[in-house]
Amino acid sequence: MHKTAVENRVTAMPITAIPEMRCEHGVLLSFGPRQLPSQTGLEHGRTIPSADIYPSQGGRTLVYPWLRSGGEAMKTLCEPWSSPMVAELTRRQIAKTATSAAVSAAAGEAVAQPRSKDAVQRLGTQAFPNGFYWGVATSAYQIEGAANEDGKGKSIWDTYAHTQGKIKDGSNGDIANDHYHLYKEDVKLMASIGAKAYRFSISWPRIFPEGTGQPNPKGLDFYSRLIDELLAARIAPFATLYHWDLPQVLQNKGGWQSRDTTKAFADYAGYMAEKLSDRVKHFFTMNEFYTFVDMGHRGIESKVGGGTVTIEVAPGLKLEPAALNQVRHHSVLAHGLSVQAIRARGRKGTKCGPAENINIAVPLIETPEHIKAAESATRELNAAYLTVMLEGRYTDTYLSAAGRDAPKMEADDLKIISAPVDFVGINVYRPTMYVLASPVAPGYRAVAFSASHPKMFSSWHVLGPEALYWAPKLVQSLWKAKEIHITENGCAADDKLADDGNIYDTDRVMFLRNNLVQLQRATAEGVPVKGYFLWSMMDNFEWTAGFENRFGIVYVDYKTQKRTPKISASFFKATAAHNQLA
Ligand code: PNW
Repeated sequence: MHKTAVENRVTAMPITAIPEMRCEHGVLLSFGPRQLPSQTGLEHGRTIPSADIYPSQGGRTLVYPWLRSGGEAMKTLCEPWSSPMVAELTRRQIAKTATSAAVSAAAGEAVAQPRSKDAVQRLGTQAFPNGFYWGVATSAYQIEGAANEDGKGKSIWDTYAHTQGKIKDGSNGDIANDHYHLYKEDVKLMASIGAKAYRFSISWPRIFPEGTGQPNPKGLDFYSRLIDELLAARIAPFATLYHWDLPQVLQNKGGWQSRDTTKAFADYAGYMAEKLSDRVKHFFTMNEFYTFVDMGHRGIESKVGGGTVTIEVAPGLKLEPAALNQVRHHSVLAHGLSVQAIRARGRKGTKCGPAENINIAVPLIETPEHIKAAESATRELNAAYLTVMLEGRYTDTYLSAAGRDAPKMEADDLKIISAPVDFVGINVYRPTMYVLASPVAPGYRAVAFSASHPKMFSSWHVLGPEALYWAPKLVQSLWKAKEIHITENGCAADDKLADDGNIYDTDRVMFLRNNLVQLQRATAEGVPVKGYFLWSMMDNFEWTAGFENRFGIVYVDYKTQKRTPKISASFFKATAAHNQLA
């Protein structure tokens, strides 16, 4: 009688015996928390579908332990990770689970997703999907300088940074990295560190010094030249239309508190799409709604390692809840209107979407009930931004918590806000919180970071690499996103030049490696992440932290404008070149 794949697997090999098995040829596989650098394996020549997957504990699914190495013959395998829980499962249990729920239960019903063949074949390797965009990111105010050149208007960041006491080291972005003049060298540098894509932002007041009305041709020309330079270096340009530098003139008229600003933004977005979409195929509408709205119009407090950190950005307002909710509403409305404008005025095939620093609830324990709790928490934490953009309605919890302070809307607002996007961009630095399931409504509870929970150099930067798995994973499970980009990920470090002239930023390499392991885990499970943009391509003006907080993989000496790639740039380059962790 013809045996099923599952029977084959089970009779061929008791689970507990896997680590001892050997085979003569085939591909090396590795996955799970450890990798076994030897080619172990077993009998070959069997036909077993590579999609045979069954659950383990911990919310993960394993392809276990077979992999089809091509054609009809199954050649190999080694699966070094036999967790005690898996080993305890009886063969009958395994067979039963595998036949009944090959692809589902492990990650919890909440997040079970079908996987592509490509994803299944990458499970157990460290490879990223073919054609993955390995990118680096920056933003206009943080690097360009030339604050008053070629007709640029003032932005709220020019004003804010020049306000006494706002920036930690008393600096501002007037000159910053002088990228406005050094962009050609910077593009060469990007090419030399192996970047395949570059996410930069366009300064709205460089294009429209008055926020609306007459465009400034010299402003447009700068970005046009930058894009040509990128394309010549075979680097794909990804443009962000708003990275917080609102024209000051518009702030004077109420800024994001005014509905008129949403229209002005859409006009500017449409203009950029019209002028640049012959060469720019990907536009991000706005960067970090949560940051520029909540941190800019109220200020937020973040709990880190036993303490509390307050974070504020321009324009540094302290609004009451009703006014804050209105600004939130205007920000997503501006996004939706800009999506419509890009569709109307950009070339066919121009793609766009937001770049949000998604608030991410990470399940402290990866079992189905806690994963489900994390999913619900993530949906609520993002109610004012990604959730309304991708669902077309505010959650009941958000509206009832806001009560009389809920945003005032016009008839079509929700439809505009949820204009279909081509991708979801997410900036991921840290878990917002860890959560556990709770028997009490809303079904989850936050677990505070312990006092000794490790952090990176920035005051707010709690370490939690698994956020880079759960953020895209939950974006997929909650909103069925077809394309996801990690629009920012990285960390600041206390970088110092060593005697040999190099910068050995071991903490950054550690951070990136651990984050990318988690991202790869997501892609291997079929989460459609298409690109990763490391923040940042080079050290730059880190907002209220000034120049002391270095986020780059390239070191910048601000006195001489000399750029020196750090050891993390070598790590990035090797990883991008091999399309797998280096
Ligand atoms: C982002 N937090 O900001 C911005 O998009 C970048 O411009 C910035 O330089 C980069 O991340 C590093 O800070 C953030 O408190 C600001 O979690 C605050 C937080 C995260 C990101």
